[in-house]
Amino acid sequence: MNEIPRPFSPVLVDRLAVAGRVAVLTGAGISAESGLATFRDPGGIWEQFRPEELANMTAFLHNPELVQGWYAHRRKVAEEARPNAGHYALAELETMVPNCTLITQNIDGLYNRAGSHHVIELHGNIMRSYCVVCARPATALELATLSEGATAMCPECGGLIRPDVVWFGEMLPEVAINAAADAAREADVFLSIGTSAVVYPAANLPLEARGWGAFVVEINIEPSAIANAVDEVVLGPAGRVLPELVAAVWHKRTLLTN
Ligand code: BJW
Repeated sequence: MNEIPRPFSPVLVDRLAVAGRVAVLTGAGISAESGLATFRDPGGIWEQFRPEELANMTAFLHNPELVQGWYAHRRKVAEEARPNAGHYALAELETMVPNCTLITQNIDGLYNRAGSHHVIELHGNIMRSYCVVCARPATALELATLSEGATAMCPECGGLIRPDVVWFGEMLPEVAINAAADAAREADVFLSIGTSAVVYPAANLPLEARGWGAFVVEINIEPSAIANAVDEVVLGPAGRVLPELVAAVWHKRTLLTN
């Protein structure tokens, strides 16, 4: 049975319909409906493993097999996953807004597969790996070895192979965080979607955007850590809210241009 589309606030639809620049920050919640576990929700990744046990260099050097195995498992899940309606709606939004930048904390690459082009990956991408000693990128064959549970070592120098993701205590890629800060500063509207907004510096971006004058909207199944500091909170699953919101904006843009 089709559900009745939610009514959005006129100000949200109007702001998006006339926006020249939109920045979107996404977190694990948008991929939840593609079957990828989130980090901090009940049943999320961190419920089985605490972040400090796995997502940092010390843990990796202490137990590389465990960390490599965890990422090999998640890589397989991400490879088998399909973009959901939320990812596709963001790709459609990109075609409607003159300048739309998608900033993601996710490492699953589902945006590109849904058709988005302007994607900034703040925390890397799980499909890439490299040697911690000589920085040589790992080949697909070496990554397949990772999936089999053996400790993956660099064939050139014998160094450990790690995923090309950003762990706690590591700097974000400079080009990516600078581009994200630029997009936040210039945005007319900033959407923060499916993130608990507790991990920095990503969690600062919506607040920075608001400080620069953007209309900031959170879309989440529950209020995040920054919900009180944004202009509007839309509660609901991203895979349902985003297609409805983009359709409402498309309709409004059509009215304005005819
Ligand atoms: C739905 C939904 C549906 C569910 N629809 N919604 C300033 C203050 C305090 C601390 C720091 C600070 N600056 C830096 C730090 C330290 C640290 C940090 O932030 N710590 C905090 C935990 C306190 N940050 C760092 O270390 C960062 N580096 C850095 O800042 O470098 C400079 C520096 C270095 C050294 C010292 C000091 C400064 C690096 C952070 C790297 C984060 N890496 C991870 C792992 C990536 C690889 C991997 O995937 O394994 O990134 S941790 C993990 O958290 C992952 C995520 O990208 C990130 C954010 O999580 P996210 O996406 O928000 O997921 P959840 O699960 O938390 O939330 C899901 C949300 O979805 C929930 O709200 C649900 O309700 C919602 N939801 N279903 C819509 N269907």
